[in-house]
Amino acid sequence: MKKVITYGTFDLLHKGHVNLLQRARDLGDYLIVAVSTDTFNALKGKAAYTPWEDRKMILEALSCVDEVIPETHWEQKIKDVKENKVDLFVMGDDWSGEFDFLREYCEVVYIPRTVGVSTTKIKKDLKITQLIS
Ligand code: C2G
Repeated sequence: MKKVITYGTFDLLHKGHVNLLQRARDLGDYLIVAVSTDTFNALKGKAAYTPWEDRKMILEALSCVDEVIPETHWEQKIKDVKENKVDLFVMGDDWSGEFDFLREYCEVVYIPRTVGVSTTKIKKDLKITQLIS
């Protein structure tokens, strides 16, 4: 069984996230998603609208996601890959090159981001809509 892992906040889940998750799952047989906790998000300078428990539950409902684990710090990836016997690490290509150190432990693949959609854009667009409505 080829195990795949990916990491992210996955706030306000949108098609860019789902494209990434589906394509990551299609590269193996089992997909683990490490979802940034609310505390770690603060470290990343991000404030998720949806609490971690809800982001976890939403992702677990996706047929392409087999397991959700917490991402609590930057340095957990090697341990996660080893402990979960991961064969493939996948991230969107906005992270291209950032995690090449994992090539010592597993395959590393960066997938093209879905253009035109992001959680930041959703939040911005909603704010503008509120202002003019
Ligand atoms: N993504 C994508 N297309 C988009 C938006 C996001 O392919 N339009 C991908 C990102 O490249 C990433 C994943 O979806 O691989 C999750 O994106 P975020 O929730 O923004 O996660 P991020 O803040 O990049 O956190 O340790 C790694 C970090 O936790 C990654």
